Amino acid sequence: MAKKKQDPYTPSPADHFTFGLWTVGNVGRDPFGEPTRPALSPAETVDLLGKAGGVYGVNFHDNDLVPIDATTAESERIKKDFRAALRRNKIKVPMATTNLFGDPVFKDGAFTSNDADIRAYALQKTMRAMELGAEFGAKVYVMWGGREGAETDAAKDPVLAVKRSRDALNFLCKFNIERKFGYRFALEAKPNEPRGHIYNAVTGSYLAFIATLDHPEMVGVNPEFAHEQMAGLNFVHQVAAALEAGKLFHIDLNDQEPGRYDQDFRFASVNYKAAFFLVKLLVDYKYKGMKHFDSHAYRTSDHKDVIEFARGSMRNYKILEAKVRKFNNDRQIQSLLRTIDRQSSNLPGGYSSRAAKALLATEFDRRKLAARPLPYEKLDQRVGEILMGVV
Ligand code: GLT
Ligand code: MN
Ligand code: MN
Repeated sequence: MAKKKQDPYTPSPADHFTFGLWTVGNVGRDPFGEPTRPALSPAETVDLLGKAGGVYGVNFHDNDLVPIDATTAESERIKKDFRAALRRNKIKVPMATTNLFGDPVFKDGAFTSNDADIRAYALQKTMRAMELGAEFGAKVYVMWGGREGAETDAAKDPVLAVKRSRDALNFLCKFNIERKFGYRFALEAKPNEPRGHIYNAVTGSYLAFIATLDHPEMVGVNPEFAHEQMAGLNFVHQVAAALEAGKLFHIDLNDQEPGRYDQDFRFASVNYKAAFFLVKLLVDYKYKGMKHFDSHAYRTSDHKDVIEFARGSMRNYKILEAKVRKFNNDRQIQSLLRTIDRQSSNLPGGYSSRAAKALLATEFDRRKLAARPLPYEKLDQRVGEILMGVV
């Protein structure tokens, strides 16, 4: 019998695709309706990822694994089952994080709460969650300040919020050093939802904030596709800024229509073109970190369809990777790009008094420069044809 040809879009652990317990474990609750899928235990969730195939890792919030009110005995049993599931499915835990948004105690934020006892509790909960993540070998620690924000700016001082966030991060970096966890922190921005306004609305805000920390080298970002997309911004540009700064420690992949509710759709299920340019950026700049699908299946899906959701997420990434190769090897595109990239000896490499003097003395023919062709219509049409599969 002829051997079945391997599908070129089949994922493997070498792709570093990861999911969260909260993503494939999502039960389909929304603000208007109850769960539509039965809850899976953490071990069962790992088995589901094993069935999807090719998954590298599973990430968790402290309370995705161990419920907030679990006894020590319950917690030990859950961890034992989870560890066994990780082993039998050959799945790792590359990232951990803290749930600082679900419990009512965090209704007005955690690190930026007006209540110093709540700020202390948030620090303690994070330290314990860091211990939990380290038990499973996590090396990236994500911080998403979902409740760090306000509906009315009468309630909280936004300058103090920045200072309080810095104090918390500085404290946790020192804890990380003292306990030798070896974590790299990855800060995740979002403009709104669940708060009316979340502080640090975009990835770029965090890039500026990181530079003010005691240990900036230990802290980077975890941009999420849907979060910049929600605000109608260009996600690729935010990721590019993070990459250029050496701060892309982790990435959350999903999809979202701008101007809608927080959809967390399957990666590349809506915005093919933006997803393509994102994958191109990650491929061209050799991003080596985890590619985490922070999304969930439609509320209409059963567990069987959740597996399809997981497979589809990875498959879409692999398909877009193949499209990137096509773009990078396409003769028409490459020749157009060469025409566009014009070099000139008039542009100084760096500053010197001589270079400044020479530049001041140079005569430019403004009209001639303006008349140089920029065939971007042709270029973009070719990209579209590659994406639509006709070339
Ligand atoms: C939550 C949020 C995500 C964050 C997770 C990490 S939790 O699902 O919507 O964007 O990445 O706390
Ligand atoms: Mn999201
Ligand atoms: Mn996310």
